[in-house]
Amino acid sequence: MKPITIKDVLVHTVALPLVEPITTSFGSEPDKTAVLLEVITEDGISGWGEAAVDTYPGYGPETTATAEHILNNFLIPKLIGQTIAQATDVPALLRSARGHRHTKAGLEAAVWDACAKANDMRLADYFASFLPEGNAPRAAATVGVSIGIQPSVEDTVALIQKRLDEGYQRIKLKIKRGWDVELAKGIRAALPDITLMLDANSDYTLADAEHLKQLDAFNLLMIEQPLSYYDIFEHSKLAPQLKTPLCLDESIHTVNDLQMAIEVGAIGILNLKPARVGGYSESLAIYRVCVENDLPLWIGGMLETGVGRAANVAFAALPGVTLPCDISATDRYFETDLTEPPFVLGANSTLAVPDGYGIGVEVQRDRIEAAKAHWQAIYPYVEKGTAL
Ligand code: OSB
Ligand code: MG
Repeated sequence: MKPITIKDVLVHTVALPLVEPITTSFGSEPDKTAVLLEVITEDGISGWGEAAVDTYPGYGPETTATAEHILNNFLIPKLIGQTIAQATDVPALLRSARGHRHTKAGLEAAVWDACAKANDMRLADYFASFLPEGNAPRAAATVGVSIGIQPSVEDTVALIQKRLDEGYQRIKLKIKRGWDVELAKGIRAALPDITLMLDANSDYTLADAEHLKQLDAFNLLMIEQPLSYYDIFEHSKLAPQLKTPLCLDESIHTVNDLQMAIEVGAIGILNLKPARVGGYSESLAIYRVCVENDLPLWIGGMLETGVGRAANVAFAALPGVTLPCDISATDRYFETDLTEPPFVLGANSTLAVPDGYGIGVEVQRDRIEAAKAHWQAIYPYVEKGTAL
C-alpha cells in the first residue's frame, strides 16, 4: 500500500430536502443534514466521508454543531501533516478525544476513501483486505427499505405496496408506544407473506415486556432496539421473553459492547451502523466478532447522502453481512443526490457496488455548494430549537 500524506481537511455542512421525511419514535425532520469531510492529500487526491449527524440530538447525542466544533478544534489538527499507511491507523490518532463517534466516523471514512483511491482500489476491496481469506466482496449489497410512522394503517399498507412494487423485498416499519400491535395486525391482515420487521428506536421499557410479547404473533424477522439507547442489561432480560429475534442498534457503540451483549444474551441480530461505532475500523472488528459468533449482521443507515451511502454499500457487500440492509436507492431519499451516478435498485432487492476506485461515485461540487447554501437557509430555525 502506498501511504497518503494529509495536506488539508475541509468541512462541508450540508442539508438536502428529503423526498419522504422519516418519522420515528424520537421525531421527524424535513431535511437530511450531514457534515461532509474532504481529506486532501499532498498528491492532490480528495477523499470524502460523511459524518451522519442530525440538527438535534434525537438518535444519538451529536449534532451538526458539535461535529463542527470537535472537528475544527480537536480532530482535524491531529491529522494535518500526517503520513498514513492504512486507514486503520486513524482511530489511534484521534484517541485523545473521547466519544463523538459519528464525527470520527466521517473523518475516518474520508481517509478510507483517500487511501483506496491512492492505491487504485475499490473501497469494498480495501475493506476485504483487512479480513481473512474468503471475505471477498460480493457484486452487490442486499437491501430493504425503512418506512417512517404514517398517519394510519391504510397509509402504511399503501406505502409498503409502493415499495414492494419498486422491488424492495424487506420492509422495516418504525413503531412507538401506542402504535405497534394494531399496526402489525393491520399489516399482516393485508400482506401476510412479506418479510417484515419493526424498529422502536428505544421507546419502551422493560415494564412493557408483556405488551411487546404480543408482537410474537406476527412472524416478524426481528424487533429492533425496543429498550433504552445504551442499555444492554434490560435487553438481556427481555430477549428470553420474546420468540421474535431481538436486534440491537442504539445500544452497541464498540466491539466490547457487542461482546458483552452476546455474553449476556441481549442480542440475536446486529444492526451495524459504521457511523454509530466510530467508523470502518471498529466496524471491521465488529464484523469479525459477528462472523466468529454466527451472529446475523446487517448494515443500518442514517439516511446518508451518496457520499456516506456509497461507503456503506461497499461494506454491506462483504459476505459476513447476512441480512438485508437499511440502504435504499437514491430516489427513496432525494430528488437529486450529491453524487453521480445514482444508486438504483437491482434484481432481488440489491444495490450494486460501484466500479470506481474509493467510494466509486463522483461528488458533484456544484450540488455541494447548493446544499451548503440550503443548510445556511434552514439554520435559523435549527438554532432556535424548533427543528424537532
Ligand atoms: O433507527 O435505523 C434507525 C434513520 C435515522 C435514524 C435512525 C434510523 C434510521 C433509519 C433509516 O431507519 C434507514 C435508512 O438510512 O434508509
Ligand atoms: Mg434503528
